[in-house]
Amino acid sequence: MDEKVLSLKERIDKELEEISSLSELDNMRVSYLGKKGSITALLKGMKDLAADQKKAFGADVNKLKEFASQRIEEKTEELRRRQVEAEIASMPVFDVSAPAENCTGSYHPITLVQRQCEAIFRSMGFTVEDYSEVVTDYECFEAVNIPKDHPARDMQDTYYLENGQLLKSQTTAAQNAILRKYGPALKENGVPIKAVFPGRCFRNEATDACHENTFFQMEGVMVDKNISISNLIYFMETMLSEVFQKEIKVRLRPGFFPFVEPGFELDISCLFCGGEGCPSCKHSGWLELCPCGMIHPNVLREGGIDPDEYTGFAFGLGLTRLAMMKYGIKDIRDLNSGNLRSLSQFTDDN
Ligand code: FA5
Repeated sequence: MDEKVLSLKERIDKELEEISSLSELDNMRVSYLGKKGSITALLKGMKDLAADQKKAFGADVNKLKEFASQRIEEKTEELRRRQVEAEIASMPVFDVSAPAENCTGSYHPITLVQRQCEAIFRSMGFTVEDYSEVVTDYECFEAVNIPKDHPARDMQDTYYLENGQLLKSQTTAAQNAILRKYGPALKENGVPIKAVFPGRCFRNEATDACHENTFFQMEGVMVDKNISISNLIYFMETMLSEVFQKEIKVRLRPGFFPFVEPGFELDISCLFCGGEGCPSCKHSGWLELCPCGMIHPNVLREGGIDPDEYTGFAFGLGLTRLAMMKYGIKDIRDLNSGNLRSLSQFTDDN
């Protein structure tokens, strides 16, 4: 190897050993490989060499260039690794398994109400279903008797993905899957379909004290032979009396939803005045809580169940509103605020 090249190689090795920061390393890279660097100068100087020397010298310088680039790259990696290690070493030691001092976590009020409702429905023989937040147009609308261009879609404008899927606007989106999942056991073994499905829903709407763009519902369905509105009233009264730990009366008013026939709005006797009339219930004695009804024959049929043989009820409980009523939360936006001071005051015992 050419002597000049050899001595540069040794110098590079020695300098690299002494370098301890990335900025020094960058200066060194420029001094060898930059436009005015020593290796670049060797390459430029080749034009003055005799033709027979050029080939061997050129090969040596190229090898040196490759050597320098590789060593500088290795050194960069090493310095970066050392920098990260030093940062980690300087961080305070935090033992995640240590018991918390003066600080205990708490469940979100919606989680508390959801768990309570789940436990109550489980005790009445319902299964608790899990379902995705991203669903198809078919699941959310078409399978539940809301065809394309149906005006009922206007009430549930939601967020669409580029692939045509959407963030579900109602837990009713799980109904078809539930009917298909448990339909065979109903038809073959006479096991009634009894399922609840709690889930996050999304709607593209202006927010106010009672409306959020992200909120929770709990869907419930029961299908068997001879299911009637009386079954619906019984289950709702039992569940709500458990949630509020007092006897709750319910009443049904007509309400339109394409997936039920007949459809209802279920009201509960006012929690604040017991039905006497007060500002919270607009002096009517009733609070609107949960739309419901008898599952539409088209929905049963689409779920593979013969509506001439079986009937069922469905409800779409507003879990977020239920949590507000239970805990006296006046503004729905507090629930998504992430404000720990207001959210951590609720416990299972409330
Ligand atoms: C529905 O979503 C129907 N899928 C419910 C249903 C299911 C009816 C099965 C019949 C049979 P609605 O749009 O009214 O209906 O919403 C149901 C409940 O969700 C409301 O009563 C309310 O408590 C809650 N809700 C709806 N929109 C919002 C919102 N923007 N913010 C908070 N809660 C909401």
